[in-house]
Amino acid sequence: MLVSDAVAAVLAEFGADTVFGVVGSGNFHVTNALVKRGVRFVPARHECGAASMADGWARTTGRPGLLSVHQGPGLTNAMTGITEAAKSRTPLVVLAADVAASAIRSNFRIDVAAIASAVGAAPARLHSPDFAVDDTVRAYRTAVEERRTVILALPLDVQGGECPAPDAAMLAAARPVQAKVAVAGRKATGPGNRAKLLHEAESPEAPARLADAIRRAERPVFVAGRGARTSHAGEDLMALADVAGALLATSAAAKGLFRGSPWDLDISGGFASPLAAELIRDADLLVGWGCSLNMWTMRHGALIKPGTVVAQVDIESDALGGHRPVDLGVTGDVAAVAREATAILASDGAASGGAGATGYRSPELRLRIEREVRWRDVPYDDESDGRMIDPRTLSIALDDLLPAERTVAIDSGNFMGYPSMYLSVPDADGFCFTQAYQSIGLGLASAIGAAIARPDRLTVAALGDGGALMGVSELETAVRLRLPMIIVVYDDEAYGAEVHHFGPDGHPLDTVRFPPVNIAKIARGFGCSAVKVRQEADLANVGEWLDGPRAEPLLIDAKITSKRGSWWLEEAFRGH
Ligand SMILES: Cc1ncc(C[n+]2csc(CCOP(=O)(O)OP(=O)(O)O)c2C)c(N)n1
Ligand SMILES: [Mg+2]
Repeated sequence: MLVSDAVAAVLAEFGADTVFGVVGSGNFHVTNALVKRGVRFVPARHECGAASMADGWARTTGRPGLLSVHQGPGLTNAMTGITEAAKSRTPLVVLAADVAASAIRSNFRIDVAAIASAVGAAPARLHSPDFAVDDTVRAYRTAVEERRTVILALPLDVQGGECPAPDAAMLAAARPVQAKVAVAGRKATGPGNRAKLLHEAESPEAPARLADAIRRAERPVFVAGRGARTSHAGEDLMALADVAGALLATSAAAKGLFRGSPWDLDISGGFASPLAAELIRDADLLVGWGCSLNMWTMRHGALIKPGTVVAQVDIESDALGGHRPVDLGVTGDVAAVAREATAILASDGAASGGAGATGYRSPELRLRIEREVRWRDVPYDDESDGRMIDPRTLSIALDDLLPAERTVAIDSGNFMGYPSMYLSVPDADGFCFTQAYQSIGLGLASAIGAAIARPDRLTVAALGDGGALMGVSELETAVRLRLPMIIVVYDDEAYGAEVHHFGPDGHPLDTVRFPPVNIAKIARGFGCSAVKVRQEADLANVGEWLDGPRAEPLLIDAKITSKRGSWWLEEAFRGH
């Protein structure tokens, strides 16, 4: 069997059913070998788009993504999307064609392993035809078990070699199913407090110590992050919060995890509403569940009052205390630790006659949360003037108009808080937030990946004009695939983030402002439907598209007011 075929056989056997990419001579055979095995190939128009599609798809399905690129420029074009995936710990295998080891003078020769390592991806390689199956198995297992983005270099001479067909029984036995708890054999080596923290976190007593801290807390708040989402811990955390009387919040990456709970404060951090921020800051115990408690989620620490006990639960010991001091760590799977803590606290309750803790919860607070915690219920001065619409007004109107069963994907920029804060999502899979690397231009492609992953939901891509034009080539992909998507462009005719960053200090802004661009016309040129929104009434046209066959994507070209920078960005700039 050809090695390119064997690689495809391994991936198909492991369950790959969708691969994104751009095909050149170097990845032609391996991509076709996948297609021959029933894997769907989604051709993108730019490798960076293909990478973000694979990333968005993997985040939305919770399964490892697959990307196929040509050697040399195919890989380098993909690098920004790959870097975002690597920083977000998206399990992703990149099939990266490469020149033969002997092609010393080829201009396509780049140091693939060095490129991978440089951005935090894991390097892998087909070493020879004899080892190709093992190498592919190992790369896939690294992606799944360590939640890594793996760049698997496929040298052309090795791809063209012959190898025995992979053994089906061996593959079945080698198939990775889930992330491993990465603590076995690992011992704390850091100095002082960190060593103590890690030592205690890995002890079997750690969940009991956490339960004890929860038991003693009067105002516990749980903040769940990406790790809680990948651990599918929503139900278990809500059950524990019920026993503990805790309030619930998430990082942006896990928005939607507690949807439906009356105690859900939504996102913690720069995007938190005033009431959410107040309640989080008043906690006497904060538990980060699969959540790094980084500067975004904790507003540079401003959401933690002095004296608040901070605990953190993570499947990786290394993550504990990584961003701020924690008093108590637990190494373990989030859902499993939550269940263990619930069992401990429930047995307390049984011993004391069944009375559960009320903790932070009261009927009055429940009512306040219901009435005030959503951003849309926070009063604001509408700056819409008939020529431009206030981005808050636009976002609230869209939230009302669009079906609740939706996936919201967000690009980077000043605008990004509006859709993040004002558009609700049905669950954590309904939110795709590719912001670990803070690149603009990935939002449209990640939305396309999410739309392919969840065709049953309406996908909403929220972009700035800068990010939209940077990633514009993938409009053709959305049209070609007839994806039922809405693409909302918050157009301020500028790199607004930079305008608001530097404007207040009186710097010249000509480098970050642009003349008007007719984005609706560009979208129509690609084959999209498009509507121009200058005031709220213009959104009636969106209703018409929603009522129609939705045969092509709809782009909403919205000119937005931008008198001043967004409040969450002011927060972010404090960190630079
Ligand atoms: C690839 C990349 N280039 C440059 C930047 C720096 N940058 C951050 S936000 C931004 C402006 C984005 O403009 P737009 O998409 O219109 O959103 P806005 O800030 O105007 O809301 C830029 C250039 C970046 N984050 N990523
Ligand atoms: Mg802009």
